Amino acid sequence: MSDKSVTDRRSFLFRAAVTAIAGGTVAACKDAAPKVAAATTLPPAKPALSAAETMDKMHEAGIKAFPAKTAGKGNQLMAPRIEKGVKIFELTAEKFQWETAPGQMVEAWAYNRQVPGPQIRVREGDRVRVILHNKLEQSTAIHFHGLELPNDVDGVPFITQPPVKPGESYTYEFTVPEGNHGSHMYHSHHNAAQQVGSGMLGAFLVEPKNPTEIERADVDYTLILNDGAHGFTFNGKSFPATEPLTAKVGQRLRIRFMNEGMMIHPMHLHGMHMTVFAKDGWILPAPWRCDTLNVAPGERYDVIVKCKSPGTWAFHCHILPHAESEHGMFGMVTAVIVS
Ligand SMILES: [Cu+2]
Repeated sequence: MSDKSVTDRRSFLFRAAVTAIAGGTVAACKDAAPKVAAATTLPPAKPALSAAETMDKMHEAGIKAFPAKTAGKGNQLMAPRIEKGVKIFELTAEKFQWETAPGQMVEAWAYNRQVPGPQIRVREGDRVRVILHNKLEQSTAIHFHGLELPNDVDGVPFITQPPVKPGESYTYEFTVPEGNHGSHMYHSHHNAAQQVGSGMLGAFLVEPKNPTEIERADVDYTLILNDGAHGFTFNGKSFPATEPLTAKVGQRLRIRFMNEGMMIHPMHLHGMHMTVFAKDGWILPAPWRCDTLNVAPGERYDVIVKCKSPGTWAFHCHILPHAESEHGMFGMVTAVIVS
């Protein structure tokens, strides 16, 4: 379902609700006019909700449902199979149904029945083998976004490899270069607007051999943004089914932002600032602070939040039509909960 059709349906439901309520008010007035004794058998008329109250109730219902349960969870850490020191990850691309918000089913094209695909986590210098199995009806290929690899494993059909046709498998093997640690991604590089927009993406995290002090974190959270066929999502889910980020007072929360979508998303955290210390995996010469961080397609940012203030802090994309409508919050909204 397109975002527009979701918006149109919501607008329709809202107008229908307002019309029904207004209609009820008119009917109640008419009934009240004649003095009829039979009225004693009717229950007392409930006071009609105003349009403002109707809207508030919809907003409240969304917040009360958060975090709403849905089937499926993406970005699950994948344990590699290890053969002769090589870390082996198998990814199967296929179509399946995915629940982005309660009752909201979409068609996913993704890896290992997860949106985002499983999280690959290795160390710099590791030898890695990724075996792709294509169960889709289209060809595909995987690009390792942010990794500086030999040309023949760059994953771009007709430039560095043949397309991986339906029913075929393909093996990528490489050594993660020294110094190329940080928050990277893997995704399809074939008919990508459709394939990545439908879920063919995941996090590829490279741990440094010698972490710097600024990276020290008590909570490490990867937040992948997308805005394709599944609407506006964080890690494959829309509010109120997005996952809250939780930390205790005094803890350091690391957030790894990754934009796999086709639009920019200025991510805004209430109550506490973010210290940006890496861009596209590279440690910045000087960290900087902000409360709104614009993440463009393909970009990654790593930030630290020093969780000093207890409370539930709204955390959302600040392009407001990506986060809220007259029916309440949806899409790119979650919360940082500090307790
Ligand atoms: Cu946005």
